Amino acid sequence: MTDIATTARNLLDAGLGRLASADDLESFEVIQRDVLGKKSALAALNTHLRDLTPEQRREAGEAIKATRDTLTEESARIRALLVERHRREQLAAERMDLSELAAAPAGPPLAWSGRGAGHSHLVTSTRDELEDTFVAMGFTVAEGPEAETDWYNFEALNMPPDHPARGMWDTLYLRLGQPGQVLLRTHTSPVQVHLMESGMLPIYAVMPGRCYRRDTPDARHLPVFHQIEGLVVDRGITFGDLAGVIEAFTGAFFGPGMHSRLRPSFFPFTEPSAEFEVTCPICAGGGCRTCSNSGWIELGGCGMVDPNVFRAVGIDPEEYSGFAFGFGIDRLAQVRASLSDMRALLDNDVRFLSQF
Ligand code: FA5
Repeated sequence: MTDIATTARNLLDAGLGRLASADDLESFEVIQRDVLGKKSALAALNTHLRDLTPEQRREAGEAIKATRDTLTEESARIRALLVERHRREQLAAERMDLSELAAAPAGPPLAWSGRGAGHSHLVTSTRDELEDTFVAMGFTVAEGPEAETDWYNFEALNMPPDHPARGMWDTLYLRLGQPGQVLLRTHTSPVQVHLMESGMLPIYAVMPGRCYRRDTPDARHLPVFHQIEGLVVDRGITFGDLAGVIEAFTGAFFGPGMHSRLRPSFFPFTEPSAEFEVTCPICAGGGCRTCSNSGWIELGGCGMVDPNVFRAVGIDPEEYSGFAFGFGIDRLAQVRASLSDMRALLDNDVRFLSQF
């Protein structure tokens, strides 16, 4: 073995020992430079290679390379350990023990007493409960944009320009794009169009969200309110499925003994269309002021998806059928909480809100 090869082996042992002795990043950088840097003893060995025979040069060259490779690997491992140790020490130094603050003897008590804690707004918790009920029934939850184009809010829903049914929704238009083309959605039905356009069939989804109408606020109307839409598209879906889902939802959401009924109605995007009513949750069907003594409360609209809507989104109405429904979340919260005036939901009066 050449002297150079022997020296390289010795430098390996010495280098490993020195690297292992580094106890912080700063000392490590110095040691690493000494062991592997341009001015290190290992680098100096290369200058002696030219004095050797080819055979000796190969042997010595291999020994130098093996030493360098092992030291480089070891220095990377030690560096990573030191970086991690440094990070942990820094975290420990910056950690703030809040329990010490709570135990502080002087000054006002800083420990959280639980008093004044907020909770979800009545409309938010109603929406959460609705989502939970539909998810338990096998539906997924989808969302869509609140600013829509005329196409999604009206045209794809079987309401071409100047269709009289557009008058059912007093619309707020935005000064964006072509005049009259961009608007705040008047219902959650445009989300149906987005879902169907995606082409991912079958669909079993509910779509909650905020809606906007040029409605004057009164006891039963807000200009900004919430709806939840339901959409099922699959092969062989019938009106019986629609009635069954509404009835199952009514029992699951309002509780046992609560039922639903459908009455003929009109929506341009469903045919046939219906309004659905549920047993009045205030009087359990016995008759009260809220339900005008009928025992029933109207919740929303529904129907079988119109074939024209399927055509607008590229679904073959000969192969697929489906149903949709939609109702107001604020209106539902109003009925369940027996609120005479829906505007109370927007007053931000903590005395009112904390009751729910
Ligand atoms: C619709 O908006 C249809 N898109 C519902 C639908 C979906 C029908 C799918 C068929 C198939 P309508 O305009 O009736 O329908 O509104 C539905 C519900 O939204 C109403 O029953 C009411 O609960 C609620 N709602 C409507 N306007 C307001 C408002 N200004 N303030 C609060 N709630 C409202």
